[in-house]
Amino acid sequence: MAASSESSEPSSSSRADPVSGQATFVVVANRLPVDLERLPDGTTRWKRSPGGLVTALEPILRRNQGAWVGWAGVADAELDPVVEDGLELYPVPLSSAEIAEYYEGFSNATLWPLYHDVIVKPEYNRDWWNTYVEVNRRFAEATSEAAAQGATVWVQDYQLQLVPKMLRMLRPDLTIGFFLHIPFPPVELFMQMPWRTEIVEGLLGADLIGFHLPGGAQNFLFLARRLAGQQTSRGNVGVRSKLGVVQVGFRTVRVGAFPISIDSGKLDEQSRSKSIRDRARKIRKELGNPKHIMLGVDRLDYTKGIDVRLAALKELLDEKRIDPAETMMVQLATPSRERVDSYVQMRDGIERMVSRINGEYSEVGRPVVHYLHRPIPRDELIAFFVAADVMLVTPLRDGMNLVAKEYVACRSDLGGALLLSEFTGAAAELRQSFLCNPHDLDSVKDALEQALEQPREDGRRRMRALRRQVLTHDVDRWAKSFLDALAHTGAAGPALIAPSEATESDFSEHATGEN
Ligand code: GDG
Repeated sequence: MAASSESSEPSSSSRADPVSGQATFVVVANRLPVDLERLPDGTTRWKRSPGGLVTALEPILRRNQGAWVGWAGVADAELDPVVEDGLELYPVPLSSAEIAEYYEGFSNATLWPLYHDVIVKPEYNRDWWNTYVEVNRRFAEATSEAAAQGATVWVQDYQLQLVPKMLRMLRPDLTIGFFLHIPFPPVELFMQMPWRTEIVEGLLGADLIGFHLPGGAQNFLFLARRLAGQQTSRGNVGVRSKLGVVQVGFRTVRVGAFPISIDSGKLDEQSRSKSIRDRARKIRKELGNPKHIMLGVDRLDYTKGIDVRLAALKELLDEKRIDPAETMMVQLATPSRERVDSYVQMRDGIERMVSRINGEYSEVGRPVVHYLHRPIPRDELIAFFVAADVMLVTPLRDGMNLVAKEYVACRSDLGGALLLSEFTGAAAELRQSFLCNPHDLDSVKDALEQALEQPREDGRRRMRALRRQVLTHDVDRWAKSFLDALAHTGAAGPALIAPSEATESDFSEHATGEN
């Protein structure tokens, strides 16, 4: 899921409210949409962390007596279900050892690198796997308690791939959807996974499995036929698949592409406000009003290609294709997974590159690269988007990449240019960006140079087209199209109460993976 560091004012806890356990719509995610905070005086409070997912799902949760099942972000906290700000929350406890093995281990040092084209080597550790199974079971049990008879459940992301099957065994009455926020790898890579059959079967417990792109859906369909149809220790589950549909015994599982998006209307509005405009101007001034400001905004993750853009910048400076007196790069890097080894090493590498470029090309009081390793408040981030001439989005692999869409949503002035890696999900939609292959440094350098030098009218034309795409395909449309498709699956119970724009034809487009 999108890591978001934005947070509104903390709200007080209302633990006295009873929870009915009868939700007709349940979201299951690794994290709750609120974090439990322990205060110095020993008391606790909930702090909201409204990422895109909660923004999109909140109205549907409220209209349907919805519930959210997830971890509260604090180790060893046994918490009762609670109603917080009108949302029913079912906290799933995790011990420190489980966080190390299920979350940092299996989720982030096995699945994450495997699903991102093995950019770093995945670690296959049996203890981590066992803990992943145990924690998935706990999530399934908590969901089973929260859900009313015939409810709709939407399970999110790679940390919970076994939940659909476990939940189906506990509660065959439920309609279960699953969405993967990261890429689903090609068969040659997925076959490395020692527990590949269990994972595919876990996912096949859902009625609808969603991916960002048709390619991910196709990879999964191929694997489902190859793995889940095999003889396993529990017998042959007899899987047949055709485009968009997997037949598992008597059950039909639908598979499709549902590219996620952002709350683009809200971001567009926020970015037009006077305070943001003023702050953007001030940022440019504070940076010495250079001719070109390049911006990177990422969780500090090896998939994001921060090293790629730094290498491109360094070579362009070396070759004198960029003038350090008039060009500046700002890299905002949110700390992430700091206890996972590969992240520690990657951070060192990136920080060395930043100091090397600054050592060679900066003047006193005027660094070429500004690097901040800390979360930035949302408003400040929006002001940076408005201030930047070129947005650098160069992942080696990324399921979607919301930052690219956020930048576009913030450019109602039709200024700015987007440098975008072909290996992001966003590249399928944002065709008028400056596309590059992050594995080919010359391609990145050429695209960056073009973005910096684009003629004004050409830039406005490109940005207008990008904005048309982002503003008409927002996160609300994403959630509705997935839930509508889920409601059309065979197992569907009562439809959710949500105004819907998606039509039958949208669904067949998704289901066949042809959009
Ligand atoms: C996963 C998939 C997929 C970043 N730094 C700060 C900050 N952010 C916000 C961004 C954006 C979000 O975090 C990051 O989303 P991304 O999509 O770029 O990346 P992942 O975290 O890897 O998300 C990805 C996504 O799930 C959704 O399905 O697109 O492919 O990997 O919203 O703006 N926000 C604030 N301060 C920061 O310093 N406030």
